Amino acid sequence: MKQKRVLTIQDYSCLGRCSLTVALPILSAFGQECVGLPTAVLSNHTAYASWTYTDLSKDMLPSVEKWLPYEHHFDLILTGYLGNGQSKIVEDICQKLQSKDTVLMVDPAFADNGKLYSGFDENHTAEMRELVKKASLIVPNVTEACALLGKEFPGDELTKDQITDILHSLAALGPKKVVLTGVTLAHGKRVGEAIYDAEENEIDLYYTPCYPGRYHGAGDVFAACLAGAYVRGLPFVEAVELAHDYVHRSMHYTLQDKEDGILYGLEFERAIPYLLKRLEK
Ligand code: PXL
Repeated sequence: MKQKRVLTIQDYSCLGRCSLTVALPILSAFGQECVGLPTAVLSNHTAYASWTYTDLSKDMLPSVEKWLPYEHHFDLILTGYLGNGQSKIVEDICQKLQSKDTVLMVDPAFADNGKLYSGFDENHTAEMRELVKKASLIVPNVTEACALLGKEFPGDELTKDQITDILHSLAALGPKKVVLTGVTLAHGKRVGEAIYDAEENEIDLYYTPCYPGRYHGAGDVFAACLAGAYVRGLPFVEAVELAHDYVHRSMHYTLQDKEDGILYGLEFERAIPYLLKRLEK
């Protein structure tokens, strides 16, 4: 199999396992070349009490322009947490780098638990909506999905009708494939994804029992694993199932050590052997 090349555009948060520090090793585990374009360098992610933030907005496009004289085909571009104003820069980068077969996968990582992340407001949501329109695959959680659609957040537990409405409305913005993450069922006892492929007009649900605790960066681990699996050629729904199971296994290891992973994130490293075994099948 020819090696695939993935570009991921996210921040580099030194401490706390999220964004580039999880995307690069996970994509490497899939055997893919992974180019990481940092959007900012933070001492740690923003769930800590305080952090330093060095914005790299001015360096993003000039960096990409240096690649243009060289072979620069990307099979997939994965975007994650972006600062204010950076979605537009990402759109410009995609215009320079995307070829017909480049998948643009957007993880609109800007909100959770019914709230926008620290430092974001309605303008950021509007910018992210514009980027989502250009994507072929998106992976919002329920909070982000509702914000993108201008709907009130009803909580993470949704009815079948609510799921269908959200998936169809998101696909109507542009992306043909939508994965709604962090959907809870059975009064919070189960958690999983609602998966929609507009080309097949099919909705699938995939979920497992819910672990206690909160895990920062779980969405980033999920997105990186899904990107790796999808670009490797796994069928879309199977790729989502693998990403879910990988996050689930990482939570299992994290819980052996600590009550939750809100600051240090998921022990995804310990689940890499599991991931590789699944890929042998
Ligand atoms: O996991 C999403 C994320 C990524 N990067 C930074 C964050 C967050 C979520 O809060 O703060 C810097």
